[in-house]
Amino acid sequence: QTTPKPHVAFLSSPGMGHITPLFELAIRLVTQHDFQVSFLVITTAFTPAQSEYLNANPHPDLHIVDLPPVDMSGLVSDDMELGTRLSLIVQESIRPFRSILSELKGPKLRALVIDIFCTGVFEICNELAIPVYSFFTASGVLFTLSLYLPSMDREVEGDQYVETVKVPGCNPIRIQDLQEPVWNRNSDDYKWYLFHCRRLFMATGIFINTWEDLEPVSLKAVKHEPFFLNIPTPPVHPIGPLVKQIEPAVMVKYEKEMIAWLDKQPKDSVLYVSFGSGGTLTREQLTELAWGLELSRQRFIMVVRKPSDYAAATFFNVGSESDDPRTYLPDGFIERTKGVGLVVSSWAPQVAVLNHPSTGAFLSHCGWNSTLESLKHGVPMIGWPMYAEQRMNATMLSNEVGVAVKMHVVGDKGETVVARREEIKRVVQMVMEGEEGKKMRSRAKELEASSRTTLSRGGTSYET
Ligand code: BUP
Repeated sequence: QTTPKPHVAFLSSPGMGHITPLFELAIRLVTQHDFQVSFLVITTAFTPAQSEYLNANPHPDLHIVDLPPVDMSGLVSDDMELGTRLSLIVQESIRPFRSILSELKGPKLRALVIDIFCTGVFEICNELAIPVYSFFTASGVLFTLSLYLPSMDREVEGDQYVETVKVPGCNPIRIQDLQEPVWNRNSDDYKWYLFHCRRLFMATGIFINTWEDLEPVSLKAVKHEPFFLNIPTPPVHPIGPLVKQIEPAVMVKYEKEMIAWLDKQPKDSVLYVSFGSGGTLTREQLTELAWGLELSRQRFIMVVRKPSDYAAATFFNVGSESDDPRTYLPDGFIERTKGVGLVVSSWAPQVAVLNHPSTGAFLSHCGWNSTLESLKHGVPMIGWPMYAEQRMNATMLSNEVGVAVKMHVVGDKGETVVARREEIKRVVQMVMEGEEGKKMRSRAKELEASSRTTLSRGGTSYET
C-alpha cells in the first residue's frame, strides 16, 4: 500500500497580489515536491483575471475549491480602505470554515497556508489540530516592521507616528515611506493591520517571499536580533522569489501582438510602464507622464487605466475596463508615438514582457510581486510608489539594493507630488541610456542569476 501524498490547503484573500504567490507555492509543492493541494478560493470580489490565472494550469493534485460567495452589501463600501475591505470579506467568507475543511477531498490535512488577511482561521485550525503557516507575501522590510508593530504600538502615544521608525536590526524607515495604514493609528486599516500582525505569532511557521541576496538586512535581523528572538517569532522560512510563470499559451490576441512588437525592438531598449492592478494616476499626472515619455524619445509599453479623477476607480475592476485611452491621454499622443510606444488598456502579460530581451527597464509602483518579477528577469526599475508599502520598497530598492531609481512623487510630509514631464524625461533617459542605468542593469542581472540558484534543486529557497 502506498502512502498518500501530504495534503495541504491554501487560503488567500482576494486580489492577485496575494493569490499569485500562494498559488505559485501550491504549484511548486505539487509539481516539484509531490504534495496534493486544495486551493480554497474566496469568490467574493473575484475578477476575471484571477479565475483565468487559477485555471490556466490544471493539475490532478491541485484542486481549486470555491468558497460560497457572501453578501457584503451593507458591510463594505467603495470608500473603505483596502485592508479593511479585505479583512471583512475574509471574515464573512470563513464563517463556515470548519465544514469547508471537513468536506475537503483527500487525506487528512497536514497544514493550512494563509496570507496576512486570513488570520481569523487560527482558532478553528487549532481545535482541529491543523498547523497554520502564514505566507507573508510582501517584502522583508514590511515583514520586520509588521513583527515590530505590536510593540511599537504599545510605546507610542497620539494618533500618528511622527518619528523615523527604527525596527531593531533594520535600516531606519522614514515616516513618509510608511504605508498609510501604519501612519494613522486611528484608521480602521491600521487597527485591522495591527490585529493581523499580533496574530502572526500564532503561526506554526512563516514563509516569506524573498531571499537572502535581495534582503540580507531584514532576514539577518529576524534570525539574530535579540528583539525578534525574544518576542518570540515563529520560525521564518524565506522561499522567494515565487512569481507568476510565463504563460504564452493563455495569451489573447492583443497580448500576442505586444510580444510580436517587442520581438522587433533592439535588446534592452523598451521601458515597460505599469502601476499594478490597484494603481491609478490623476488626469494631470497621466498627462505629464505621457509627455515625459514622448520627450524622452525612448521606446515604451505603457499600461494605462482611467485616471482616478476621471471616474470612480475600484480595486476589483481590473480587466473589465474597455474605455478608449485616447479619451484621457494627451491629444495626438498615440499617433505621435506610433512605432516607438505601445499603449495598452488596463492589463498586459507582465511576466512575458519582463522576460523579453527587448525590455530594458520597468517603471513600476514597486508592489512586491512586480518587484520580484522584475528582478527575477534582470530588469532594473524606476520606482513610482503609489500606496501600501510601496514607498518602503522603492527606497530599499534604490538605497540598499541599487536596482532602482526613485521618481520624486512623495513630498517631505508624505503628500503625493506631481512628477513633471522634464523630470520624467530626465529619469527615463538616465535609466535607459545613462551610466546609472547600466550599473542598475548589471546589479539586476546579478539578482536574476541568484534568484535562479536559490530556486533550483539544492538552492536555499527550494530546499526550505
Ligand atoms: Br497590472 C498587471 N498584468 O497588467 P499587482 C498585473 N499583472 O500580469 P503587486 C499582470 O498581476 P500590489 C498586469 O504580474 C503580478 O503577478 C503581475 O499585480 C500581474 O501586484 C500580479 O496587483 C499582481 O500589481 O502590487 O505588484 O504585488 O502592491 O498592488 O499588490
